[in-house]
Amino acid sequence: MGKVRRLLIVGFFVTQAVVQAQHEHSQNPVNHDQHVGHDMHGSADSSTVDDGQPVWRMPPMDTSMPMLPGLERAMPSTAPFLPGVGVDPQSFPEAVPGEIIEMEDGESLNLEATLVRRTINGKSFVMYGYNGQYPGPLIKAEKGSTVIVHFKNDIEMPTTVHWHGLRLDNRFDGVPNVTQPPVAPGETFTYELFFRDTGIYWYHPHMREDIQQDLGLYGNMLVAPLRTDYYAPVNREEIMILDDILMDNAGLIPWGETVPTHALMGRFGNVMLINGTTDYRVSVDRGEIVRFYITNVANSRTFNLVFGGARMKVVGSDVSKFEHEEWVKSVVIAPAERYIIEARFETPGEALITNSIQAIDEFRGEFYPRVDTLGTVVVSDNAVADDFGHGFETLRTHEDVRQDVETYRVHFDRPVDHRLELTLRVNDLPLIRAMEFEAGLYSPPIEWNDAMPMMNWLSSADQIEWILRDPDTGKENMEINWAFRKGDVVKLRIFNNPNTLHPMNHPFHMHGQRYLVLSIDGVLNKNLVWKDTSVIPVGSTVDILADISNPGTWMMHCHIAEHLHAGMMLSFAVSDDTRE
Ligand SMILES: [Cu+2]
Repeated sequence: MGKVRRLLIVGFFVTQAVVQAQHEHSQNPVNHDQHVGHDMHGSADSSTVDDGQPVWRMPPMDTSMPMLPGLERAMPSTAPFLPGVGVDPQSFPEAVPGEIIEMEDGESLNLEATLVRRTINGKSFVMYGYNGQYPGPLIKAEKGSTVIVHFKNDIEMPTTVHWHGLRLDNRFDGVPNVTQPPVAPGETFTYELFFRDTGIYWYHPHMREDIQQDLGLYGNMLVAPLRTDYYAPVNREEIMILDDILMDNAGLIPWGETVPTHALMGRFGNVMLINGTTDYRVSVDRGEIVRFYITNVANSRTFNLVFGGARMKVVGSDVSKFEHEEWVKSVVIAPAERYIIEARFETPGEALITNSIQAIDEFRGEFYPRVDTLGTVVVSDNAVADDFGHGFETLRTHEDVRQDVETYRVHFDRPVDHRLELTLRVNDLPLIRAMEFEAGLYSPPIEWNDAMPMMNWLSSADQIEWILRDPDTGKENMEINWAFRKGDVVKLRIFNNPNTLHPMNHPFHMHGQRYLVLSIDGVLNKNLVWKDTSVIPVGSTVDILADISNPGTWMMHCHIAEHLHAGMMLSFAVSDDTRE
């Protein structure tokens, strides 16, 4: 802490010069509880559209935070984009909550991406939706089944659908120009989804996710187990999609038209959403046990989720259950990750679902606890009829997962097959100057909040390159073309270099396969779970063991939408000749 403060104090004095300038800006707090007590920069009184074109508005910003010297009137390098500009939002249908679609093996579903009207915090905007819903429909199917999705694109830009976490046929993975051509507006594409693994998965576009996913294009797939004792008995199951969105009093803050803004840290929202709403509520009886299937679809925000005082245990994550259940106080969930938890609500009243973080004020060098309420569990006085409390007290060992993992243990100590270094290159001189001004400030292992909102907003994906670098060949991002064979078990060592102008945590996603996180900074992981996405914290080295089971050309990339579009992806090919 002392070191943090010393490093920061220099920057703080330099910034005093520009504090005057910020007071000229209007102060319009966003009407949301997380900003109560904070004055905000912003320009909410300005219009959102001029001459039929959207105009830039600076994102709302705490007035205690200095503007960047020399950049007070700067704007992103790309034109602003808003959906449905010039069309009355009332002319679009109001989106409705997502429906649940139970699908049998071989059944098909029509899925259409369209413009919809959404109301958030009492304001109406044009956004996007699958089948006019938020989130998109929840597809429920049984492990081992295949379903067909007839997709139609009716938004303004090309799109695809990626079925995140599924080990499906490569042709249906939804990566533009790798597994399929982009689906142009008005066009269609038919996907075949194969549900190889039990658990919670999600679908989203794989083009301009920073816009399309942020505007509401996401939904879950819940793959049911074949065995009835796969999970412990609970009173109910709840689907919970975590998100955030960036808005001010005038509406949604525009996105970059040709390239994403917020390329540095990703676009953090200032309004939190569960299942697309600001007022998620679930009512339970006293003593009820709820199994939550949680997905983080935010562009960049990692959540630390707490369920009031409820006791909870973590059961599973992306592609499997854990080897054994564990009691936890909170769940840390990065973009695109999933967690399956069970919580018991024993105290009548309201249990608040919160994001509880140690935020950092980079200019002052201070950490401060910050709690945002995301939703509420209302617990009644009535005792639950079917009390599973006794079983809840027992932490289960998942022998099926243990046995599966055991067959890979022989590979745990194998030499590293490939290394990756995560780093950053900045190609814009004014931005470099502003970042040097920040350089030397404390870099948290995980960026829980956007502590540099102005610089972050001004950094576009054409000025910044986020890099996956193979230090053994010197190749970077899409130059890297690793070749594997089906049946390979591959050890990757990933190092997130802290010595860059702005190091950042990266949720690392692998398409079409599954992997184990063996260790972080040499500390072995004692409770393994099959993953498709996991956080590489700043300064850490993470060893991953990938089960290469699915042929085709696949992506590995950072799941911060803006980092992906700033280059942070590679592809690898898996041939079909099984290694014996
Ligand atoms: Cu990243």
